[in-house]
Amino acid sequence: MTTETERLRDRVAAELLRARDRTVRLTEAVDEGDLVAQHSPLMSPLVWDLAHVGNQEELWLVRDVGGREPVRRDIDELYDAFKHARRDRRALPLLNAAEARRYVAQVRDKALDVLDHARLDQGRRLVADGFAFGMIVQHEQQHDETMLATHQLRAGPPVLSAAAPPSPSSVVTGEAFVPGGPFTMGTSTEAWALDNERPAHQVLVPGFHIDRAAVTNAAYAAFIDAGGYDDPRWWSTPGWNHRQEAGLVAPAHWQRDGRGWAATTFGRTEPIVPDEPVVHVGFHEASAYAAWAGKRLPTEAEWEKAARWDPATGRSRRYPWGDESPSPHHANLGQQHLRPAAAGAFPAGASPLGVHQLIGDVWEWTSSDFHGYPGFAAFPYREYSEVFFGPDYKVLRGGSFGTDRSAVRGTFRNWDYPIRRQIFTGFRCARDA
Ligand code: AVJ
Ligand code: FE
Repeated sequence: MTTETERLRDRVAAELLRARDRTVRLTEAVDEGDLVAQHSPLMSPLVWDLAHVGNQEELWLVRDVGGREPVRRDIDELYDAFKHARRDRRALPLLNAAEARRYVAQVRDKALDVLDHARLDQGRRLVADGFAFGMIVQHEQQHDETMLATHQLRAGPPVLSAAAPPSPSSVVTGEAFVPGGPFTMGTSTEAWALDNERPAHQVLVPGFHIDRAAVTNAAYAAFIDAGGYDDPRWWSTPGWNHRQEAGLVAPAHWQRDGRGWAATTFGRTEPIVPDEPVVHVGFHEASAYAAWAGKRLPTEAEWEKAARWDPATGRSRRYPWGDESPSPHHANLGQQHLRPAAAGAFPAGASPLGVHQLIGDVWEWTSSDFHGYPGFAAFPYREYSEVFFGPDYKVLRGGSFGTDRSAVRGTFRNWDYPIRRQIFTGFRCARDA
């Protein structure tokens, strides 16, 4: 076997370890009562996410790739996300915290043994280039971000901390113009890209303007102060209905603070930071803001063209800054900071057209419904993405401060219901040329 294959095997093992370190940090931060509690009807108990991560690893790496005997076949049903709604999981006979920790450790030992013997250089498509391992790394990191969102919804004194994000030397404002013409959307070559990112295909995108930075807390507060939440002109019909029924008046976790606003972030209440991206807004709020500002949300194709299209060569990059994997100077990813960074804090991560922080900070709502690309084929299972295709889900792009670098790239697609704002969601605006 080549040294290149051995390097891949080492990289896979390191990524599995890095994901598990994060899972451990998120689940050690609280006591058993907090691990089994239902912090929100929108979220699973943390102890469910923990064992579910192990169960998916068992299903795909131990049983499917490895062809080994099950570790715990009896618990598959409990940890099948399609069998029980998040709000109902608390009442199931789940593994307790000690049992869940023992289970995930047993599975990991076997998965590493499977990795040692796997033919990453040939054979089954599931195994080639370490895809199944990469899928499981991304799955654990996705659940780590979900657990981080659960931490944000948890009441009580803070248990997580991190350094403040870097501040910009100059704040980025204004728009970039993206010229019209074809660009290559999606990928057929990115080894660990998931099925919904495939295949690469040409899309003709007319010229448009896009904000160089995500909408800030200050800009969003101006929308509130201008009566944006009370004026149905800015809202779609379903958006206005939801605003009324849910009694929305501001982003989640905001409260009035004298004449301004404060936000509670992982248990700490502080005045909002004007130049940081707004976070915890739903699609309907984002769309209403854009209408008020005389703009609109970008389509998914526009977002990806702004993030990947290189005007010098016409080709699509892996990331806005080029083809190198993210490092800490490119983007605010991986829970290094517990909040998005102000506009301009990552100049090294800007796109060739000068669009900043497309990767990291906040997931960005697009105006697009979640659908398969032309030539889509579910792989390796329909339940990863295909069953969610349709008009009910909106696409989010770019990842947040809570997204690991292994679980986001220029082609990565996330999705959620338009009313959801428990994940780390913000947006930027666009407009026609
Ligand atoms: C792609 C983030 C929408 O968390 O529901 C986790 C990822 N899929 N387990 C989700 C996922 C199965 C998924 N999102
Ligand atoms: Fe999952």
